[in-house]
Amino acid sequence: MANVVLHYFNGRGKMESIRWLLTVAQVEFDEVHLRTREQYEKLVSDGDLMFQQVPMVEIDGMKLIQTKAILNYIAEKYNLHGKDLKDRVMINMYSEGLMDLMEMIMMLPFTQDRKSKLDAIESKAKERYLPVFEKALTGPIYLVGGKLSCADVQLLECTLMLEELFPGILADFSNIKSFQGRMIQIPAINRFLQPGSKRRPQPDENYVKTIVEVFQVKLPLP
Ligand code: GSN
Repeated sequence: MANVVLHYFNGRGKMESIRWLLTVAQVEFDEVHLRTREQYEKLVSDGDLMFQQVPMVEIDGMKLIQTKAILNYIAEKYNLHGKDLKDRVMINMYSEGLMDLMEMIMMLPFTQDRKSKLDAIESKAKERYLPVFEKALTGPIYLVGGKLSCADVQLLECTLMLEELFPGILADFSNIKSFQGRMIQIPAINRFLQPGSKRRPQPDENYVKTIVEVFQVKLPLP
């Protein structure tokens, strides 16, 4: 096993941004996929999940939980969190916005009225979120401080997710499109985007079924 071990489902969910960031930081990681209720209960009874939730990441002798805390730890450790406090708060603002948008997409397979939810996500993306990033990338090649940060990595992840659902959504966002073009030239990212990498596919029925079984929840979620 690598020194970094991810505990999550064999799917994107909240872990996918962590996979992306570790990839860009060029950190090798292994994964233990949660497939059964028993596995989850064992993690809980062993005291490995502070709030009985995943994602959980073993790193540097710790068992970290809470997605944002994990992302911030990796970003700080691998110099992907700006050069000072002011960079950092901007990075966090962009990052939180992107997480809000990705969360809406993440919830799609678990809720009702997919079509109306998709429409709402598309208009929010076009009217609220993408214009912010389009403007920020007028001139600069990275979002903050002229330097690659975790916000850039999340912007790439999020815009690729959007394009999967709404092909052509970036037609009016040429700066973001150019940004994507530059980002995918980064060798680690390029490898991550190839088939067979640790990037997970879009959620399918199996992924949804596993989550329902492990957490014993009823669909649709409210
Ligand atoms: O961002 C975070 O890591 C936490 N604020 C939330 C983590 C979370 O909600 N985890 C879910 C599974 S992943 N999907 O959303 C979870 O472990 N749910 C089980 C439960 O009993 O809450």
